[in-house]
Amino acid sequence: MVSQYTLPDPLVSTSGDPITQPHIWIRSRRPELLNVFASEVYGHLPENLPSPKFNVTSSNQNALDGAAARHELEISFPKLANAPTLQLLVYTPNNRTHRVPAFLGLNFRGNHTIHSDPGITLSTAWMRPNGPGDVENRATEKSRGKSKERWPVERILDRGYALATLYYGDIDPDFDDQFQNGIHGAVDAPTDRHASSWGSIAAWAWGLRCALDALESLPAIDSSKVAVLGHSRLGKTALWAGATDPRFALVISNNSGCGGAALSRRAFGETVARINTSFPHWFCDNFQKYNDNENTLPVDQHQLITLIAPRPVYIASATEDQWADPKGEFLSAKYAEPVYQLLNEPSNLPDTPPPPDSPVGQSIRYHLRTGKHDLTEYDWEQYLNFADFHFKE
Ligand code: GTR
Repeated sequence: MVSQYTLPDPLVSTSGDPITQPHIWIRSRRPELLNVFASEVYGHLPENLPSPKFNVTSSNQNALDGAAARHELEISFPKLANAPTLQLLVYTPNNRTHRVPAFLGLNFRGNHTIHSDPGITLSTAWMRPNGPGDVENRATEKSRGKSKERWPVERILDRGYALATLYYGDIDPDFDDQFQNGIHGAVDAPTDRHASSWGSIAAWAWGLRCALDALESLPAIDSSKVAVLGHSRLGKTALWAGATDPRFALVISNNSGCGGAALSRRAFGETVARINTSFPHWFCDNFQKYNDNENTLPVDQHQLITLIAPRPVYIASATEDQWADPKGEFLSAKYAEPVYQLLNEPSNLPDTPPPPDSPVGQSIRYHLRTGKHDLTEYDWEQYLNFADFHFKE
């Protein structure tokens, strides 16, 4: 079912030189690879991106029955006309004497969907339709707490972590409008866009970086210990955020699949051609050159994982999520190992994918959860354990 393929070697430069020393990787090969991913897959950020300003819009020290402080911050770009405003929701656990590490992730349906806490401001942004017949495209009170299964807020706080989240549609609404709305519309002059201009995944990843800037301003949070996490298209985004911004201390990709952790050359489940057809706005236009032509890609997704090295990265798949190619996600992790080894970070992955529900690996960790494409309590338990291991040694 999967045709023969040869993967590009992360430890051989474009000009064919083997990379045998950590400093050559860091100074020359890593930037080279990052640049190819930007040019051919996700797109380059424009040069005129504004810096964010933060403004705390609400605070409650006694949220969730006293378990947490809840803050809402507005991230704005006053120097840029028509720039979107991003709403960041942050919970920090109460009764801690030290600054706490944090999980940061984008959400799919608005901050008010992650918990039924009535103090969370209802999003007024554009929403993906809820199904056929939904023409409103706006959140209603009914949607409070709708995604709470994916966000075990109390559990995260109880384990000593803060949780920060923002709605990805605040940064760039997720539909193909030729980049007229969201941050693209405010920054890109349509005539300036070219084949390697940023797509939506790059924009969402940039939004995560702005959110990290905002977290750095909060004294309760240890911003040197922020784990960036995402599910599915937002898992692809978390990986690209981790690759482009070394301030993310740990990176988690949950069921990210094609254009995320899965190897493109396996063309198993969702392929490059399928994803570019269904979601032409996610990647840069250059990525379309590789539709049904994966073997000519100058990079593959195991090299995306290497861009996170030596920082810890967790890649998770699900047994019923064949669309995301669990085996291809495992192999990406595995083939990223030589770079972690070069940088002296043991990853200890087995040679073949582990059985379901048996996490493996150290700096690069992997599990295949029983069940469908989702972000579950089981997944979160593993991420909390992983963060404990790396942040609380
Ligand atoms: C699917 C898409 C996947 C994945 C998923 C999601 O439709 O084919 O690449 O990203 O959406 O984000 O839910």
